Amino acid sequence: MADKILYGRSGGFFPTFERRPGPVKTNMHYCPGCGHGILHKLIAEAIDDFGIKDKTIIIAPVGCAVFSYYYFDCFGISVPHGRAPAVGTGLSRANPENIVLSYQGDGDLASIGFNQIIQAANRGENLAVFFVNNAVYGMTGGQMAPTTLPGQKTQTSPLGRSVTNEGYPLKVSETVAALDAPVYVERVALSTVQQIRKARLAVRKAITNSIERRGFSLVECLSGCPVNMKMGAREMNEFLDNQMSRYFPLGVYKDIADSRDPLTRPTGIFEPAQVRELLYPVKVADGVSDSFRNPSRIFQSERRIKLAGSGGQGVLSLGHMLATMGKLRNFNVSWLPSYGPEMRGGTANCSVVLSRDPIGSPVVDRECKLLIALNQSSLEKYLPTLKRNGILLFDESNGRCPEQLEQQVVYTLPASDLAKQLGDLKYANSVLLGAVAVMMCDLFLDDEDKADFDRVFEEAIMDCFHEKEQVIKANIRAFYIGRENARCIRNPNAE
Ligand SMILES: Cc1ncc(C[n+]2csc(CCOP(=O)(O)OP(=O)(O)O)c2C)c(N)n1
Ligand code: SF4
Repeated sequence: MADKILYGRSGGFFPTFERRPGPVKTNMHYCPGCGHGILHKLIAEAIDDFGIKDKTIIIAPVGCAVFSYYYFDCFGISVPHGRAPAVGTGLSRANPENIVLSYQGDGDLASIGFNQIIQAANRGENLAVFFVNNAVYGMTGGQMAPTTLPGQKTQTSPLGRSVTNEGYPLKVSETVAALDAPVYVERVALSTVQQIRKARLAVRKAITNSIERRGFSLVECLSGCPVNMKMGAREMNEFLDNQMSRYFPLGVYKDIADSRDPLTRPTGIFEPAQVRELLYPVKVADGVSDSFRNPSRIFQSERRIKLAGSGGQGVLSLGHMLATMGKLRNFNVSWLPSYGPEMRGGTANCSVVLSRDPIGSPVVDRECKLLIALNQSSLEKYLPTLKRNGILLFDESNGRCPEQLEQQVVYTLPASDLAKQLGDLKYANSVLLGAVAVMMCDLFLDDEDKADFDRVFEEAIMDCFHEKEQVIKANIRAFYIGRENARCIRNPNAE
């Protein structure tokens, strides 16, 4: 099959390209003479011949081939620029039956995604990578790529690439072949019929390796971008065969697939109960059944919470505790901590979202329903994010109630001072959770949910610190001290 030239549409393509917008449904969007069309055909033929349509996933790159899913009659997924190796890793590890083809340009693979490809190659992921090296960024108009030849003129190197200034073209095949894990690396050219026939064999070899789970294969395809290089077909082929192939010699750089046993790696775990067991092996509290729903009306809509303070005040743990409490009561939860310079004395913050529905965004930067501020600068910084009818809870040991609040409900307590009295500032977060309990019981919780708040707090504390009995005891104490000391200092609804 591989040594026969086939004319016409390959069975690995859709009969017509219905996903393509506009009236033209029978030909591809690539420019005439572009290497992408040729490589697509070689891959489509292999998929069809090997009968693997129903388990092949092609990862389309950012670049001219981003629309490859218009054409291939198999699964397709588009990913952010250069990230195909990471997504491919997930796809292939989650289900070893998947045949994952990572299709990437030189801007995609050798520039923004270079570290990704090297790490995936070095881990020996079971991927067949097709690397289209056309020496320019095609889609964006022909800028210089990592593989642009020395002296080659592009949009961003109008005087020609200077190796003194821009360095030498990256030799991807040579670099990947130098790693221990990859099993097959070959460089081919999509130029003359003879070269394309060699490319076809290379494509099949890489896909076969994937089917047999031999590990990481890379086929680098020197390819034409005649439009950006302003060349006709013949000139383009001469460029590929005489100039590109001279700098990037064609041939097999590595082929040790036969000596490698099929990869066996532990597959992912998808059962929520099993995941939970692995994450929290010691389950002290019994929790509630999976079908449990808090009846109070407040839980009918999404709760978006912002917590902010200084590094070291336990802000992130406070958010984590709240998220854990939500998780233990069958909410979807997200906890998004913000690390970085804030941790060195400025504002440390995190966002927590609790919802019965899937959570769209874990970022809480506006329309916040509850703001918990542990110091004055956090209070001032995040107050503008609080909803008009939102609730502010602040630590009055470190802050003053802002005057401009009109619509919002305000609760306060000297959390840091109380924590210090308990022996450690780090208990301030549990003290504040006690205040959250007071606020929730005052304003929102009905009947059984009122008592359940304390119960779920204790369960969460045990969940988070399951082996540290003293820490659990101290935090539970801090919680109830917070409960006793929190007070509402503004409630416009009650006035
Ligand atoms: C994160 C990000 N950065 C930049 C871009 C803009 N961009 C789109 S395509 C492209 C380069 C594509 O070049 P290449 O990978 O060589 O593919 P080709 O178009 O030549 O096939 C760039 C930089 C983007 N879409 N996303
Ligand atoms: S711009 Fe270049 S890479 Fe993109 S489709 Fe046209 S010829 Fe192909």
